[in-house]
Formats: sequence, C-alpha cells, structure tokens
Amino acid sequence: MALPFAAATSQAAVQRPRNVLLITLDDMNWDSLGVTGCAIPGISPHLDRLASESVLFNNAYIMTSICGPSRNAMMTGRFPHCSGSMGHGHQPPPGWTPPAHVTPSLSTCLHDRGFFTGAICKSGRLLDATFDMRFGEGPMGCFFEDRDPASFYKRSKAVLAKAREKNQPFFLYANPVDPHRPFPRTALEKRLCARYEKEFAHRKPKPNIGPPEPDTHYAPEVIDLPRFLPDIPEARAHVAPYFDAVHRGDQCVGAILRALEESGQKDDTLIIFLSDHGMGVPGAKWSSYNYSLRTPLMVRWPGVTKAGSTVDDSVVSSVDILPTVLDVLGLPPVEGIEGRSLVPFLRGKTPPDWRKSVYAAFNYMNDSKLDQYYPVRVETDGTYMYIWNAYLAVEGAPRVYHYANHPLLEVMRRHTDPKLRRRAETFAHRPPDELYNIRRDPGCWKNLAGKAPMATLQHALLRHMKQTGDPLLGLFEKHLG
Ligand SMILES: [Ca+2]
Repeated sequence: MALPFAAATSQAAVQRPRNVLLITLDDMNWDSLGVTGCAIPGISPHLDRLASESVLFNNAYIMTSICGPSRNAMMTGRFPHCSGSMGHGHQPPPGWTPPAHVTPSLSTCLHDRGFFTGAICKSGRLLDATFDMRFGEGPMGCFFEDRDPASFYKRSKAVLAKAREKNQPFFLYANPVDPHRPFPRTALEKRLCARYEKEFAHRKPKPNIGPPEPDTHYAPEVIDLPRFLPDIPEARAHVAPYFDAVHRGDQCVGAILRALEESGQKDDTLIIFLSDHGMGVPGAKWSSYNYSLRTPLMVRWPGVTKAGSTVDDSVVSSVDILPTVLDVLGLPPVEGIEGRSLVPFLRGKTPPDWRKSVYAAFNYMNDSKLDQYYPVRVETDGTYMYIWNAYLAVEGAPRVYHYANHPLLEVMRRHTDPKLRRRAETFAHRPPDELYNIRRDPGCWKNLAGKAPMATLQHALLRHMKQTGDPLLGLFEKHLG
C-alpha cells in the first residue's frame, strides 16, 4: 500500500500535466486584446478569459518579425542564426555557415517521448517538424477553414480523439491564420480570393475559398489605433478591419479551448498562447520595433500558475517556450540552446540570475536573396529598445527599407504635418542606431540614440552575438569602433 501512495503524493506535488496545447494567432500586436489594453469593448473574450486563468507575461518578445523564422525560434528554442531559420527562403541562406549543432524541435522532442502530435495550420515552414496529424492552410489564409471557428473546433477534436484512441498524451500546435492579411472585406481579400478561385478551380475536391464573414464590423472611429501609426483617417481606415480579424481569431481560439474542455482534459493540459509577431503593416511586421516584437504570452499550468497573475518586469522570449514545456513535463532538457525555462516564473518566483535584456533579430524577407536581406539586431530590457540597422553596413544589401512604398507611408509622405513626413522618411531611410523608451513611447516615435542606456544595451547585444556566433558580429564590432 505504501508505495502507490508515495508515488501518488509525489505526482500530486509536481502536478505535471499530461498534454500540451500551444496556440498562436498570426501577425497580432501584443496590445490588441482586452487584457493587454485594447479599448474596443469585447474584442477578445476568449483570450481575456484564458489570461484570467494564466500567468500573463507583459514583457515577452518574439525573435524575428516574420512567420517562418519566428515560429522556428519558438519551436526550437534557438536564435534564428543558430537554428538556421532566418527567412522564408532556403535554410540556411547562401553565404551563411550552417549551424554546427542541430537540436531537435519541440514537436520532435514530444513525439519521441510518446506524444501524439498534431498541427493545425502554419506548420509548413517548420524545421524538423514531426506531426502525426497535420492540417495545412491555403495561401495567405484564404481558405475558409483557416479562419473559421467551427473548423478549428472540429480539427482540434480530431487530434484529441486520435490521441485518446491511441492512448497517448497529445501535443497540439493550433494556429488560426487571423489576423494575418488580407484583412476582412478589403479589396486585397477580394483580389486574392478571386485569384485563388482560378488557381484552385481544378483541384479535387475544390477548396472552399474565402474566409467566413466576421461577426463584427468595427468603424474606423471606434478602433484602438496602434500607437506606431499616426492618428489620421487613412490609418484608421486601413487598420479597422484588422480588428474584425482579431475578434474572429479570438473566436477560433475559443473554439480550440472548447474542444479541449469537452475532452475533459483542460486541467491536465499545459496551455501556452502567443502571437508570432506584430500586425502586417510597415512599422510592425517585417521591422524590429516594439510593435514588431512584443507578444502577449500567457501560460496556464493547472494547479501551479496563479490565475490572473502577471510577470511585468522580467524580459522573456519566444525561445523560452521549448525549455519551459520540457521542464513542466519533467522531460530532459535540450542542451546548447539559447532559451531558458520559465518554470520559476510559473511558480511565482523570479530567478536571481535571470537575463536583464533579450536579443531579437531580423534577417531575410521572403527568400534568401541579397535584395531581400535587411539584417537588424535588437536588444531590449523592457524599458529601452536598442536597434542596430545592420543592413546599412552590408555591401549589396538594400538601402531603402522594405515596404517604404506602402500606401500608408505614401499618405504620410504627402501629409501637411512635417512630423508625419519625417516619420515616412525615417521609415525608408533609417539611421544606423535607434533607441526608444518603449514604456513611455511604445510606438517608437522619438529616437533617443546616443542617450545613456544605449551603451548598456549595445554591450548586452555584443555579448549575445559573441556567445551565439552571430554572423554579423564582425560588422557590429566595427560599428562600435
Ligand atoms: Ca505571422
């Protein structure tokens, strides 16, 4: 009798969940949820509820503001140049030394430990992906299922049912494509859907093209304008439909969580939520500013995390996800990675030796060619964000930043307000160094380069680059002089 009792007690003491559910939304700003400060009433009831049951990290950053490499950072626990996933193109890009030490991804770690692994959307560019059940998505999230709550419910159910049938714990990576562009009811959405109607006309069965009509239709006047954008009618009109997509994405998350609840396993499942980077508007996605990198990370570890608590000061990173999951489950860590386990925070403690700042990077846009190469390095301590526009020092790389011709920037360029004209100009032609007080100036308007915190962050960045063999180390040393 004594032995099983002891085993049961120790089981209860560590309270390890059996399953893992990792949910992302695609291209969503950290402050687009009610719980993170969005002023639109009822924008995100399901994620607000999840946050009320979780620890919310208010100082969490993703590694790079484009899908493929950002998701690889979270799934491998590695900086982009360490995993080799730096852009959407071939990995690693030509001219770069492939990483010497290849480590397994989260899906492989869990699969190899007997988990039934499932992915819904956004797994196509993952390195070392090992999924037993995989649902893909249409181009630009233009298939109905990519943004349909009922489809997420059905597909989550399918993964959970299969795991149960096989008597395996599950790892589900579930990724609604909202609020990725095209935003609902826009000309871009209509144009893309018309194009895919033609392209997929002969596929059997023919996919259901065109996202579902959102339940909301927010007027430009009622939205909570992201603070990196100027408050002009054109900006409000451009981003209003984004919030309809946020709301629909939240409904998809609600549907995934409902499938979990109905399986009776919610309190036996570690739930992690985050966005892979900021919205698809220049100044957020494809850049390395606060709106590009900050993410609303929440973690629900039943019986351990204090419901509705927050971690406000310590800076954490998407590379911390893999080590956290393995630590929570009591599985052996992956050695030689950049991420660190967040388990002490989940237990309500701050490790005394926790990092003071995090690294982030941008490398390639859509492929690995030199004309798509915009290397940028970032270090932030959660108060100040230092940005080194490394591409300016790379021979042959573009000098004008990507999307400098975006319609919103064209409007700003022609605006009567000189501040907006300067903003558009700085976006296109960036200075080598940028420094922002992201607490006071979350939209990164006032460049404080040269002020005291810059040297501290430059040193921290240099250390990160040295420790991880960043290929731009030599250029950065030269830049620092
Ligand atoms: Ca994305």
